Amino acid sequence: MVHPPSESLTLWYDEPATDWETQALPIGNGPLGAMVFGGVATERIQFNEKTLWTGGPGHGGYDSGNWTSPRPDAVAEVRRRIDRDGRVTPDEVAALLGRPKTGFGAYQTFGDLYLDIAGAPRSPTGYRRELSLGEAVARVGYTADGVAHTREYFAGNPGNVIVGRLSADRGGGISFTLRHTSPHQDKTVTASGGRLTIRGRLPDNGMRFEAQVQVIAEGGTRTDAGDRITVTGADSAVFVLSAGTDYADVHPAYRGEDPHAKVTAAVDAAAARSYDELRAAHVADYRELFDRVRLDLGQATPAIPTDRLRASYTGGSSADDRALEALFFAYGRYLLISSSRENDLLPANLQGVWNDSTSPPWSADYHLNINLQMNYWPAEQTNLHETTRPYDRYITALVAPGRRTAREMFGARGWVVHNETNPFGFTGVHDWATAFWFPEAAAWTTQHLYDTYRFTGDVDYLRETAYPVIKGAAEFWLDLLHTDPRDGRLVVSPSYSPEHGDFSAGASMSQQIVRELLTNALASAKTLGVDEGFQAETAAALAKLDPGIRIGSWGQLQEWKEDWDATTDTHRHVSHLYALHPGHQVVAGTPEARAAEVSLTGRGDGGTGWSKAWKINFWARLLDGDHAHRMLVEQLKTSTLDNLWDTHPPFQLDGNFGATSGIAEMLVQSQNDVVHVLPALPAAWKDGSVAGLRARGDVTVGATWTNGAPDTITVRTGRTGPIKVRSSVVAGRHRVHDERGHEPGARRDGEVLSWDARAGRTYTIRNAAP
Ligand code: FUC
Repeated sequence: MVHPPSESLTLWYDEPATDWETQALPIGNGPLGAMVFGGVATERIQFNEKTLWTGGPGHGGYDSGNWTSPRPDAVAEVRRRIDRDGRVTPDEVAALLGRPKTGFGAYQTFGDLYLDIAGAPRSPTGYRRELSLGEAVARVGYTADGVAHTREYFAGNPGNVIVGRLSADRGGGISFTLRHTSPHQDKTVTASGGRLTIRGRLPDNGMRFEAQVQVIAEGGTRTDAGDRITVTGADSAVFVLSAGTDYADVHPAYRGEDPHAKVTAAVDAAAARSYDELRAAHVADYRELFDRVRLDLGQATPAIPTDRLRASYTGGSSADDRALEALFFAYGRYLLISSSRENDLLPANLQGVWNDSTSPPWSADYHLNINLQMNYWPAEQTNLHETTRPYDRYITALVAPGRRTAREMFGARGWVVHNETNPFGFTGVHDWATAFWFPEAAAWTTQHLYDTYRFTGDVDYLRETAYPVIKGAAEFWLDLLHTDPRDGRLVVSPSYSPEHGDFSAGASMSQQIVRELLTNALASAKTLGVDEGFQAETAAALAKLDPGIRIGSWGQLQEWKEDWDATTDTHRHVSHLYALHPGHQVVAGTPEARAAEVSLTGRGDGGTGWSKAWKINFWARLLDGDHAHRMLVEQLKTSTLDNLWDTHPPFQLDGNFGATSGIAEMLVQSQNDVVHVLPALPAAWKDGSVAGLRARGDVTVGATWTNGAPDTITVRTGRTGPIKVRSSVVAGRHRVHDERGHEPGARRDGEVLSWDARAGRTYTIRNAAP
């Protein structure tokens, strides 16, 4: 059976989940997340609150990764050795500049809710467990003894609650006991008035946490029994859960109010509303974001469970394959909406908001040598601006601790953060040699802030939010840049291409990031008409800065200033291609882009989940849709789990977001002031359409295509001013008009059409070839 595209956006399975990582289904509202298993006799709902972290100020000896005593000459000493010897091993540098990690902490599971179902059937029929991306609702259904049982779960951002409902089509059929378990020992669990209250402190740092679950039964009886609540013979039952901690994103204490009042108020308010009201409010809130984008790749969803759809995926030409790709794209947007919302204190971490452990991989932290940034690549492009709010908030909160680190470790102005960080302003270093040093991270994190300005054109945002953070990151580098004795250019030193090779001076990524930062800082100051002295200082540095883009002996883009690249190197980080993506200094069709292609071909199509996702974006930027698609195929076949989570391995959500961005990059690009529509359409996507993608300049883009060629392109311009649109359709016979049929007087230059757009108009470019 073929479903229309919106209904086909459902993940479904014909068995309960037994494994958290690969099978359970995620719901989330930003601050809260849960994983639904759908067991028949026992339902397990593992849940999270995003701020529940060990480590930080309450942990004895926590010092944000800053050196505990001054090392006034340490950075200069490494720099001198690099000037003298050209390269220094990571181990040697870590011995000089690193320090053991203390109190970094880790993201914590909050625990589990279990529903023990009384009289559960041994062999139910018609079992189905699903996650509707159209509504952000998870469902479990089965039939037993002629009675159809249905459970629904969602995490509503309005009201900050997770809600579940159990129902049956015969009265009195709902009986269960709800209980909580968690690995956190220092807590109390009490039941009263149908409400389970879980309250405690993390022994590690004293962080207070609280969750409340209100059970509301329709018909039957409800009993509080110590630490659990039992419902017997109800027609249906609803539970609402909210949770919180006393975390605050304010340096240096990172503690705020006891969560009790907020959690109580959230659960009280939700419990006073009907299930249908709560559900309707949630679906409306979610759809306001999710429905902005539609993608049709010619998919037809077969009537097979999603794990089978994935297992049978070949990346070939079948409509089933297109169904998985379209679902995966939608899922990336779903996951971002579900793990990053306006009212969040923290952005999506390595696992979004989902974690079942007290010691998750890499602490489920914020890695800044690509991972956090990748999480937010799809945000503006796929029309989810609101999801960037916690990212901005988090980066802004790093400035205060980052200033201290800049001053104490480097004697520099501005702010800095290194390779990975936590919710408690860990802006210093640790001593894992291949991942402890990356002061460029601060600069890279500001790319998103400037890009948000470019997408929205919001000058108030630039003035109030982005510029102060960008300027501080730039000041750090203005103080730190070093004159390279080899050629007198300004370079980063010590410089380390993430997790690869030796320390040296002026590795390509370092230079590309700093160049982009200084360029954005200067452009921002000019736009705002502020800080003339800073403008002059930045312009002078830019004029002397090594741009970090060099073509090497085998035609490759060099990863380092010296030509050290090996043709056989397949390292997962492709850092020297930063200027191709997410930067935009290397432009398709130039010799540098051809060199990037040589490097990328050398690295091959393998890698961890996020690495493959990055390569989709690279190939899209090289305008090679078929190779971009080949990387998507690789990712879906070898780095995607049954619940369609990306796996590094293990599970790591950045790859989902990176792939979603990559698909968007195949459809619309706008990094160089031209809205390029369908820049990298693969042959496999023969016919299709997309609507609602965003381009820089406050533009919303749609397109339809047949046989790989565009039929229509629509651009809705949010602002009045000049616009440039590039498409192959422009090179041939075409018509362009606004919604009232008026032609805007466009000028054509090859594939590029330019005109003066008016705010609020929708312009259509139509293929008029005979
Ligand atoms: C980066 C990567 C690793 C891993 C970690 C969380 O440092 O190099 O592969 O993804 O982040």
